[in-house]
Amino acid sequence: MNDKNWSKLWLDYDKKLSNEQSEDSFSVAFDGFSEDHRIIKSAKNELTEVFSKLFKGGYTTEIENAGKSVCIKKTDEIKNEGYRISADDSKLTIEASDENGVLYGAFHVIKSLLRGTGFADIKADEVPSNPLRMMNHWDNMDGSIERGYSGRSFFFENDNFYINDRTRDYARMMASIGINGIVINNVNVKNAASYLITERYFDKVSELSELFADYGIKLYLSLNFASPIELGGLEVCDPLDENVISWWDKKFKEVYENVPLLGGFLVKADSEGRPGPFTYGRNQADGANMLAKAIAPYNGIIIWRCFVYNCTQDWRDYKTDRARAGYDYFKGLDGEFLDNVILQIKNGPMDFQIREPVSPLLGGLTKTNQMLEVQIAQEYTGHQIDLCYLMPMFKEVLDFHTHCKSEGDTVADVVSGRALNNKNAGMAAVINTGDDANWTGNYLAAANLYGFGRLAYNTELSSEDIAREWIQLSFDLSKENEEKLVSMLLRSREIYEKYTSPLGIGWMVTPHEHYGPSVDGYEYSRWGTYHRADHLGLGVDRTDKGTGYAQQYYPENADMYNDSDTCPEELLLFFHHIAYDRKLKDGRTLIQYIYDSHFEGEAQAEELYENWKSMEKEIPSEVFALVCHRFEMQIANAKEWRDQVNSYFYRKSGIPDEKGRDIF
Ligand code: GCV
Repeated sequence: MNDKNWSKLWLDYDKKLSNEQSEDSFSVAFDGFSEDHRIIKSAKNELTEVFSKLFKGGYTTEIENAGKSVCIKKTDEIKNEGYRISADDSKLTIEASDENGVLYGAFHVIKSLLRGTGFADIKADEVPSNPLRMMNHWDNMDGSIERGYSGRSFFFENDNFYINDRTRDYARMMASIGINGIVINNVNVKNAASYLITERYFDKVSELSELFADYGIKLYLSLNFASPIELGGLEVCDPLDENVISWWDKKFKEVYENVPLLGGFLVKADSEGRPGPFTYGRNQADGANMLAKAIAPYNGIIIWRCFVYNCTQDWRDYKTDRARAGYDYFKGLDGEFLDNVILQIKNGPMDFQIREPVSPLLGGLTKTNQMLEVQIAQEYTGHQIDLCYLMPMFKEVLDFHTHCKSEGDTVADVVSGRALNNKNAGMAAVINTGDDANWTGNYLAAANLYGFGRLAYNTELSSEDIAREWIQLSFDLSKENEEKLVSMLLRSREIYEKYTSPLGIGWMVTPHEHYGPSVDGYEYSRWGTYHRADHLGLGVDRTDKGTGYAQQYYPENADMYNDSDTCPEELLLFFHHIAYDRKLKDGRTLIQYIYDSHFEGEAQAEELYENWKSMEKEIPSEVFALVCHRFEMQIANAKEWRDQVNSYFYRKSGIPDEKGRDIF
């Protein structure tokens, strides 16, 4: 099949529109929007590029005579960043109240055309679910990427910036899925010589912020809380110290004089070696508010991460529980954060495992702005080698009932600002891109990149619809193969879960690298393991008799998790220490479940590969070959997990597989 320009991902206009031309001329007209506005120009450029490929009659300024005309109209009836589209055979109208709405409407039109929808059939009525829809890069200034699986950074190399056509393509792609904020550098900000809040980088940061602004995207930076010491030569970075406060005041003034379009900062403090307010006996609100006050004159925001925990905890004590940390540190501060602070909360209480309960902080806080953080970089979910489409996981998180204000309140209601009535809210993803030509290493991992943006814009979309959209924009498949690929994506998370860590226990992964099995592996401590297996059973008692983590939820959820009979089975080992011979709901014992799921998961990984191979004729050869190679690696990985996990628990429990399979 034809080759495709994968550097354009789902915006490959040449490939997708090559066979569909008509003789019509076209026009693009504006009513209420200024054609000179940078975002409107971008919208017009995109539409013009696509239409000039589709309509051979070319561009005309005579709207009445155009075979196809697009009218872009301002109306206050539509909420910010939303749009409405209506069309007939010759005229299509995009209505919006602001420029971002226009751009999103334009991309909606374009994606509809790329997916084969006829001009007259394009209709839409959309408003974003979340005010903030962000990507977080963990790119380092030397060009490496923390948890990057697609090459090196496309922003930085050797402490310098790249800003080029690829950067623009990136911004276009992000806008096309509704992203409106991007943090370009790693939350672990190290090496003071390359801090982006210094004169050395202002021009470049500003240039990039301008480029992003063309696409309705605000640029954000990560910062090091100890900058007053490392850049300013102060002896402390105590958030209540007058010198520190005035250092930040001056610093933000300088930053905003040079980079006026900056959206604000993302901060990782008191976590995994990062400096923070704890050093001075201050709390997280002291730290966040100090920065928030300093940035307020510029309308900037401080996004403060709740991934605060003591990574050197002695895990041998059965009451010690890393999962408790976020809630323990932040719940007591609810209501103390300024309005331009948003707490960014990872989806689970641990760290992006293949299965975790939803963080009790989401909705546990009711007087604080909050944002959901997920990870599409596949750190614990297969390194973009193994297929793992993450939208089903994100949907579960969004649909979870927190019970915070009313019975029906879900995480989606909380992070959108609907439940708590706040504007500073939204979703962020740790991104999975790099400088690989196809952006995401594994071609199929682009489904997560596309999917996150779509879901953050519209949390009501189904994982399946998103998968189908992405496939239609990326491939030219027969209906049969399209359905096959949809089903591969939808099954992939469960398959990965089956051959890795069972029933919510998580981890058991190689320390630091986080790919492949290491059942007892735990990087931060020489003490204990996360799974707490002994010869009788496995799992962490997080009930009221154990670490008490379950009690961090509202009573409805706390009670459900506290009782092993009502705890959802997929999280059983997260909340309970369960005997190997305990019967699960389907009558199998726990140990048998572990054996079966690992055999099944590996076999299903092989099935995924077989499905992929059967589509060869319809997949570009380069894509086909690379993905084949990844599947081969995935199968090897699945075998290793299967064998190590099964033999570990066989040796611990002494209970053989009742089906008599080889357990090495
Ligand atoms: C950026 C996990 C990852 C770290 C990451 C950290 C975080 O611990 O392994 O690489 O650091 O999360 O989210 O800050």
